[in-house]
Amino acid sequence: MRTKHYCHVCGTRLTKKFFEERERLFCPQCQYPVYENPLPATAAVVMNENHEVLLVKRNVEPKAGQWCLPGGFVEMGEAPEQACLRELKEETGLEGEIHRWAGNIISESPVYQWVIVMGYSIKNVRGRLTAGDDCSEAVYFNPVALPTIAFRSHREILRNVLETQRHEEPINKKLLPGVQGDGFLEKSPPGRRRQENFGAYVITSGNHIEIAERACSAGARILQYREKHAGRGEMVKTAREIRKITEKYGTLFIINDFIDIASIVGADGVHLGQDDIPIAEARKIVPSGFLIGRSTHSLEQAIEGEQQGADYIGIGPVFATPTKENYIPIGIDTVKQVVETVGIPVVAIGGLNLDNIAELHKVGVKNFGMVRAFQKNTEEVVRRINQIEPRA
Ligand code: 3NM
Repeated sequence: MRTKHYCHVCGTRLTKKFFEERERLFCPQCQYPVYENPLPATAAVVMNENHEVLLVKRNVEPKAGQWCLPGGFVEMGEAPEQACLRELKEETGLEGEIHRWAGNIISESPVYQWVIVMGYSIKNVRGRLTAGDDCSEAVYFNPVALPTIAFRSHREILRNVLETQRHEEPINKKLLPGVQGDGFLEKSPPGRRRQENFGAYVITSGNHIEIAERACSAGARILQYREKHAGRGEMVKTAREIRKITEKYGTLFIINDFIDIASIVGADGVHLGQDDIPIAEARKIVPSGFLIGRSTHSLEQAIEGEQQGADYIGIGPVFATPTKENYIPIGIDTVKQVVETVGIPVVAIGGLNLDNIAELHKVGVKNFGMVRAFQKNTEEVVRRINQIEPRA
């Protein structure tokens, strides 16, 4: 970040002064320290009567050509709420009133170091929708089919608003198209709980039950039952056994691919691939708090998974692996980008072992998904991984 040299109040050259236990920039004229606060910005969540979300397409850097919520920096002397409504008017032609605060999200900026984005939902919206200042388009989108939103802070703010709405309006047929019958809807989630990181993400293969017992007894927080060949009847039996084991040790139990089996045995969640049913559809039939993980293979898919409401994503294959043939390894740089971009837990997967996880840890990976590496010395592998990364 660029250093400040002059006092923004009186113009005197700043000095450094040891003040209240640390060295600070100080104005000798005003006798005040200069604090480097995050730069304040705002983002507005506007929805129309069809519960569609208003996005604008940026025509300025950063992220020119990409979509985001209307908003921008707070001007000098302006309150954040005023700034939010002013930016909304400038970018979309719409006027409205602040409905609710929707979260403060801190994000890192290459220019300003830290930006604090204050989100607000907007009510009583009026005016003619016209793309204006800094954007080329302003369009309402169905929340289950949004384009990629460029900023993580905006994605989190929007998610806060949508989750609050789910709490308040669970029977919202516009937001949950095609859902019928109130009894069925009662099972729909009012909102998802925020997931913590897991450390070792154990995926069973071969002797599933034995691996489950070993991994859970060693302290695995999460375990996925992944079976690509057995019949469904046999899978239900094995899954029931694993459910008992995971329950005994307090391990989260996820079933790969099969939402029906996950539901039958009372698992904690399901893991869905890119070709499986959409997350929004899955949410309609699972109980509140049920975890949905999504496999992703690029930054775009990772962002999409988060936007669609996944509780966590897998990203991979990081390295070449016979367990997932025919996929091109994405490499550590992409994993780094994903970890820096999405706000939900990211499980790196594909070709991981005790020898290469340190380099992933260096780029911010906190969750390590493996199949083959848990087949031998399961307890030791789980313990070693969980030692590297104390759970956040
Ligand atoms: N999913 P191993 S890679 C199950 O990229 C799985 O989504 C992947 O196996 C993905 O630890 C993978 O034996 C295989 O390499 C991981």
